[in-house]
Amino acid sequence: VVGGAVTAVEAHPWIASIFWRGRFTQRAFKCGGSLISPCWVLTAAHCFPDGTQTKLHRLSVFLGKNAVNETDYTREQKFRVQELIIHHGFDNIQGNFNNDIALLKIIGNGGRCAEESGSVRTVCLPPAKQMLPPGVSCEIAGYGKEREGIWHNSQYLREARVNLLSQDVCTSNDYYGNMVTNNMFCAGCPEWKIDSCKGDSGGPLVCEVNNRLFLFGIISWGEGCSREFRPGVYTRVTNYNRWIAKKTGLASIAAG
Ligand code: 4AZ
Repeated sequence: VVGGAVTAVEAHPWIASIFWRGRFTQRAFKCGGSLISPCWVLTAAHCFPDGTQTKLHRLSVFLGKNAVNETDYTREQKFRVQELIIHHGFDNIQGNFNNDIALLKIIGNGGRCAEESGSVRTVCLPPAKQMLPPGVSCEIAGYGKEREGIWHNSQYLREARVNLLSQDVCTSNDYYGNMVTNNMFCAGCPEWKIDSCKGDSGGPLVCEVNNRLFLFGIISWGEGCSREFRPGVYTRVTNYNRWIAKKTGLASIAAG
């Protein structure tokens, strides 16, 4: 997150951190995610470059994590991945991560899923096709880079507020043109000082509706971070209610 502030996981209790371990390498932070039900984390498809060939035993998921390289047993919950479901329409042929959405079924010791606490909680999905008007302020959170070009991620969870942009503006020639599809939306800030960045992908963009927070976006891509006319691009979660309901068997999600 560029231009944000350090936050506590209790303010974003649905945030998940996804780690990947190579054959000969240590566990490394890979992506963010969001807990949408006790056993399911929603994230970005591009977090798994090996696609359906991804070795599940190399993945681990943490909830309730404030610091990437520290373990806090009083609030963290750790999981293995039982299932990885990547959207069949995910493609990067045009370099724009269309349908950048994936589901992880998590499983902890003793077959348990996530247990609600002050640091761990599910986020609501908005009703299918619900649209918010441009200008609405939403919140992003992640462990990603604080500036484009630095090599390290943030050690601590950070948050920031960005405003939704209209689809017309974001698909105009000054912005991303036809790289941004209807499965995506853009969010940024007027001075281009606040943005998501590398390492935040997969994580949440949440917006408040009637005093409740809903997961409207998955941090997906952008040309660099905090560049002029290059806002962050987010997967439009409300296009996928049916897909999520079908894959998870969570009927309540179809209606939102
Ligand atoms: C990335 O590579 C990434 N500025 C995420 C978000 C943005 C750019 C890149 C948006 O994970």
